[in-house]
Amino acid sequence: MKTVVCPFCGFGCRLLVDEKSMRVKPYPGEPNREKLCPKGLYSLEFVRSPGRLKRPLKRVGSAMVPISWGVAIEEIANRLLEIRELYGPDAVAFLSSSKVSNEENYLLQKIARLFGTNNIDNCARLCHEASVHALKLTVGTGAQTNPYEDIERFNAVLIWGYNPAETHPVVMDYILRAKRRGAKIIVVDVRETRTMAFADYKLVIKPGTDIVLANAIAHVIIKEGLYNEEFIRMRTSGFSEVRMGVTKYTPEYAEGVTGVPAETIREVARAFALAGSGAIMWGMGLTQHVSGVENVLAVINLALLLGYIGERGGLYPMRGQNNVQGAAYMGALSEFLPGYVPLTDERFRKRVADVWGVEDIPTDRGLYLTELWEAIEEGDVKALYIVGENPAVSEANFDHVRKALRKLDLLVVQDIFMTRTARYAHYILPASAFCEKAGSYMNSERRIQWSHKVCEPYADSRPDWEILAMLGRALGLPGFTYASVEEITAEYFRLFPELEERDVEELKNGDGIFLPRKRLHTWEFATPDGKARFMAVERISPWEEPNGEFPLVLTTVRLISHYNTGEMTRRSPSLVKLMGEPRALMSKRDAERLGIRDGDWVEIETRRGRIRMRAKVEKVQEGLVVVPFHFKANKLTSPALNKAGTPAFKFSACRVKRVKT
Ligand SMILES: Nc1nc2c(c(=O)[nH]1)N[C@H]1C(S)=C(S)[C@@H](COP(=O)(O)OP(=O)(O)OC[C@H]3O[C@@H](n4cnc5c(=O)[nH]c(N)nc54)[C@H](O)[C@@H]3O)O[C@H]1N2
Ligand SMILES: Nc1nc2c(c(=O)[nH]1)N[C@H]1C(S)=C(S)[C@@H](COP(=O)(O)OP(=O)(O)OC[C@H]3O[C@@H](n4cnc5c(=O)[nH]c(N)nc54)[C@H](O)[C@@H]3O)O[C@H]1N2
Ligand code: SF4
Ligand SMILES: [Mo]
Repeated sequence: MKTVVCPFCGFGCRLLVDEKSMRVKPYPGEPNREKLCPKGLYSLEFVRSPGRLKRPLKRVGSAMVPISWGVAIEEIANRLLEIRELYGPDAVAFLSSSKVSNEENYLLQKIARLFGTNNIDNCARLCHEASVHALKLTVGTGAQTNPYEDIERFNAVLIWGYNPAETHPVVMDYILRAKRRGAKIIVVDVRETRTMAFADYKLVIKPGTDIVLANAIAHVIIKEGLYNEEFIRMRTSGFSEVRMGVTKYTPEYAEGVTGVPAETIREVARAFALAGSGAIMWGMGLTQHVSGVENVLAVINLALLLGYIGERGGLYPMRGQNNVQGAAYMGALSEFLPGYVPLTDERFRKRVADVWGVEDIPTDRGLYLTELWEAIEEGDVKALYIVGENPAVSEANFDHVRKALRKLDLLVVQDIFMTRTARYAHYILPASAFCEKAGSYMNSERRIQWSHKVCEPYADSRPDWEILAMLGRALGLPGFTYASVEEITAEYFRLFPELEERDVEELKNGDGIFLPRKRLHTWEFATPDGKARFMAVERISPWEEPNGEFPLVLTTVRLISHYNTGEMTRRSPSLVKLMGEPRALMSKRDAERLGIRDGDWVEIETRRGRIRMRAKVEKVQEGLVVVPFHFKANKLTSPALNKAGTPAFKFSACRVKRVKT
């Protein structure tokens, strides 16, 4: 039996895999404690799917023809060098993958930066980048502060814009253990989610009104003297700005905006404050708005008011992909070096350059993943190298993205499947899947775990790190002579003071290593003055308000058996059986007004495009339409970005009509 990290969500369960029978059992230790959700349990199925890419392919006219690895890598490297020669290094961009290991992310960002550009990004941009920015501004470190095990010790769990019952099923176990101990569970969402079924307080708010609700809760906590005065005095700055800022956010005002009764807001504020300790967990309901960064700031203020940090609480931006935390920590982001260190931090930059055997690395921030498409349209970016991302489906307003992909002089896609994005590629490189290679991954609680190889690479596929090492050599970059994945692990260990003295072998046994440590900010915050910074925020209007023409609000959400763009889940027969047909949820009142009955086909239209699906008339609030994201939702979504570069996937103005099929 070998331990393998689950290839789906950022909770980071480990699977015990029997190498002979390839049977999967849940790992008994941390973090999943003998639990797995169906995706983890059936995760080996997609690996054996006949749809796997078998060998490198090159576009010749309209056909994709097989070529050898040697020729593919040489031709790609030569094209990249040519483009750099003609247009400079910033005409090339790299997209890394939150699906591949730390080592693989580390190598790709190293290639980008040695090649001469910070155009390196990953889907963290579409996800929790707003949380990273907000956390950096307030507590100084852009990551979850506490381990999962703390959740079950706290007396309250505030779950905001986050639906773990579908998206991180195993973390529900921790939340429910807290509840059994008497902890109060508060859930804030725009609809009654599966998670809400377990809540003591169910707050259904109007879409995009989170700042008003958070400020009103802060208002009650301050007005009723429920805040932690000592904590605020000793460990924070900026309290007076927030105190002033929230005065006008009375519960009565908030009721009018959010739809939550003023009395409920008071009750929730009291329950959360009087609990004495609490976790705040949040997801895409906060980050995927034009006000994403400010939404998160408003919620962090609540933790600071109550001193719910360290032993008494934690901030849990629950990470999406199995290695999105690792991709970010390894520096696969256009504004950060490894460890979220800003590019402008001269000392650390020199340290990295030293390990890489070069003088320096570029300091200008690269393009965000979400800014790429415009840059390609403008002719600024000519070549794109994508590892394990499917932007032709996952990016907002995807018609625009597909148009940009067609315009590239060079598109390389390194994936395990012939994805929608790969259809536009000039070269397709077949990667080996998670269980066919070894490497380390970092889950949401910042636990680095080793994933062992349990079977041989499929057909002529190769592990991503091997492909990237070949590419690095072909580009003539220094130090790409890695003979094993462990050599890359050892190299990234050297960048982090906390790992410098640790041994890679240590990672392979036991329950992993927390980077930088298990609990953050217990004594001091990672800000220049060691204090957490309150940030007063005002309500921000959505980019696109509903109007007479597009009177409804469209939000996009996740379903338990589907995963993101569906490349992996739709190739798993056991998951396909659990899926059922996707439906657009809408309220009875809206349906009646539009002459729509449950099960009718409807067309949902925004300023970007239209899609069809069957309607499900449900208990959702009037004015809201809820569509699963896994299919064609991004034909519709708003491309407006927030300060962290994340699109407003959760808020578009739309209209709906009944159609025949
Ligand atoms: N089964 C499954 N699990 C997954 C994934 C998957 O695709 N499928 N993807 C993984 C990834 S990459 C991620 S990032 C995580 C995401 O995990 P979540 O954040 O839990 O996922 P979502 O369903 O996108 O959004 C969460 C909730 O936000 C609510 N919401 C929408 N608008 C608003 C608003 O204005 N305010 C508030 N308060 N709430 C709002 C939605 O109703 C929804 O219930 O899941 C991970 N786990
Ligand atoms: N409307 C709407 N759009 C959204 C969202 C939303 O809530 N609503 N959520 C956004 C969020 S939070 C996210 S994270 C993104 C996700 O967007 P993407 O990351 O583009 O989506 P995935 O389907 O997870 O794509 C992962 C790809 O990695 C490939 N892969 C898997 N394993 C390996 C491997 O070992 N090696 C290689 N090379 N490839 C591999 C898979 O085949 C797949 O093509 O979507 C975003 N888009
Ligand atoms: S909860 Fe997440 S990590 Fe655990 S088995 Fe399910 S998808 Fe995998
Ligand atoms: Mo995500």
